[in-house]
Amino acid sequence: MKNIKILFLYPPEQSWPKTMVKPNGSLAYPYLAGALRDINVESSVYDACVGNDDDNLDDFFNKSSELPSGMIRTGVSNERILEVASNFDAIGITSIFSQQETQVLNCAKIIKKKFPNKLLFSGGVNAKSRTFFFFAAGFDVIFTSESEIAIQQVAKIMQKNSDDFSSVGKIYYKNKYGKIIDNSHFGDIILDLDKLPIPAWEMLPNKRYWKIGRPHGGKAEQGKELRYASMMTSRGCPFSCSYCHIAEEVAGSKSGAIGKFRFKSDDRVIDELTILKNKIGAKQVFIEDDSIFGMKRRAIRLLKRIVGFGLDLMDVNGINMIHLVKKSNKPGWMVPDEEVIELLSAVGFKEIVLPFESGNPRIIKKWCSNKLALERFNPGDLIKTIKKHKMYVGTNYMIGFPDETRKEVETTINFAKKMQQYGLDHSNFYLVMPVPGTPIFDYCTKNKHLLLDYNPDKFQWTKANLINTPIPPLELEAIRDKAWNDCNNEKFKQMRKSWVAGSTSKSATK
Ligand code: B12
Ligand code: SF4
Repeated sequence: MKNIKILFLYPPEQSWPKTMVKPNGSLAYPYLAGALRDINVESSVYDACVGNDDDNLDDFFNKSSELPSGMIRTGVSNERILEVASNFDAIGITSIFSQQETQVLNCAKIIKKKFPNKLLFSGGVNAKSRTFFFFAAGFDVIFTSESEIAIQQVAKIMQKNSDDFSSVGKIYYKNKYGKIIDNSHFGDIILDLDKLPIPAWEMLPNKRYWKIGRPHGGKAEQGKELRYASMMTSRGCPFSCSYCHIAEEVAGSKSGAIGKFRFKSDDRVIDELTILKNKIGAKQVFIEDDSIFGMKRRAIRLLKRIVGFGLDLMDVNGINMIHLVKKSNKPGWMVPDEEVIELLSAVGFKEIVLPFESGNPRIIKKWCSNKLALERFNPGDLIKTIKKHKMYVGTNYMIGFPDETRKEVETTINFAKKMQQYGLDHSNFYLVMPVPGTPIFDYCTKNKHLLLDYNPDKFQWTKANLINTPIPPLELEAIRDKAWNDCNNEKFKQMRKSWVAGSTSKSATK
């Protein structure tokens, strides 16, 4: 049996000027490395945005370079990436973010050119949706679903010194004649999440992430000690919003039914939290579930067990408004669910960002899974109840859906202004930015709101990217800017303006 070594590489990050670069560190690699550890295959994680103990952060992290696209590249040099890759038989590069695709493809191209015999793997929602570009860049295998099982199968084949992956499901691969074979129609995925490997968090450059101090939500106070990690207690979601990958992760798709809501047992979650606290040394944990309240009773039971655990739970994902309200005595009318809100505070949540999405029931119904009708509850009461429990509360709105009228956008902004009076800490307005792997992306391509030669580098979440819409792009941006200015206080505005790519945060240089 051949000894093999697999590298999981996060490429350098690219970001638009005036946005803050945040290292990736997403959970794919801890899970995949955990799966390989369980079959005694050696693997390693290298994050080319932050490097490892052999790289001096000061040499590159705050010295970003400009790319031909106008974006800013943050990370170690290409030479350093090649040096690291030279020690491995196969290199995996995750591609969950379309906006990082160019860096992923660049890594693949340079590695394949220098080391044509090394195998290149990719996976994640973007890779799965853009296989043509990935194979063209030199990838040999694209994993199309959750891949804890498939990566073990591929590794075992490599141990036999073979590259015949015809028996592995939920992948596309290039065979020895260079032909691309589609095996996405078969293969197993893990439905019982307790059967997932324990994530190998220790393989991430955690100390570097903590030193840089730019976690997901980014609202970390300058100078405050950060020791954060991510975890998931569930996968999937009961909803299927048009702008989300989950809507396409159904039975019969390339990924299979992984959009379905599945969850870990309470004991398993406690085991993972114990590892994060005692072995990894985390103090703050970001729960990255798509829908932590996907089964509300289970979430309440779980959170009650976590109270007093000694970790701050932070959450930027996975709470929908419908989960924060409950039925009242008045038929059809919902009221804040104070038990849940109090519990979130008790368990350590410092912040809740309410995803109102839109002030228009038509938009919520058509594009956002019809989650919660605004006329069925008093959103001001909800904000006041969260504030009562001393949590920071912000809101996010989406404007610029492909068929959204000027009047509907105005309705959302007027709604946002009204919400301000209830003590909101911030309101953010995001322009709809369809990404590959989502129904709204397919809709916009079909209906000519997107150019057919979609280029992820031209897409920017701060820009209006859709064409042939009721509101022209530049006007929509001006509306968004004014709304943001009108709805936020000076303190928040100043903090947001300090989050720029390449900028030095105190904790990054201390
Ligand atoms: C957590 C998260 C983040 C975190 C990530 C950091 C962290 N430490 O976790 C933060 C908050 C930073 C983030 C930011 C953004 N995010 Co986000 N995020 C997620 C989320 C909710 C979970 C990702 C995750 O950990 N999944 C769990 C792991 C286990 O699953 P996975 O990554 O898919 O990996 C599995 C398989 O795909 C496969 N696989 C994946 N990679 C590889 C590689 C190899 C080699 C192999 C073999 C297999 C493989 O195997 C893995 C194990 O089963 C996803 C949605 C989701 N459920 O995936 C959105 C998601 C990835 N985010 C999304 C978006 C849009 C963004 C932002 C652009 C939002 C914004 N406007 O700022 C930014 C982009 C950041 C950037 N750097 O460019 C989109 C991306 C869609 C797209 N086509 O681009 C997603 C899919 C959600 C959606 N709306 O559909 N995000
Ligand atoms: S509620 Fe969130 S996770 Fe669920 S489908 Fe909608 S966007 Fe995706």
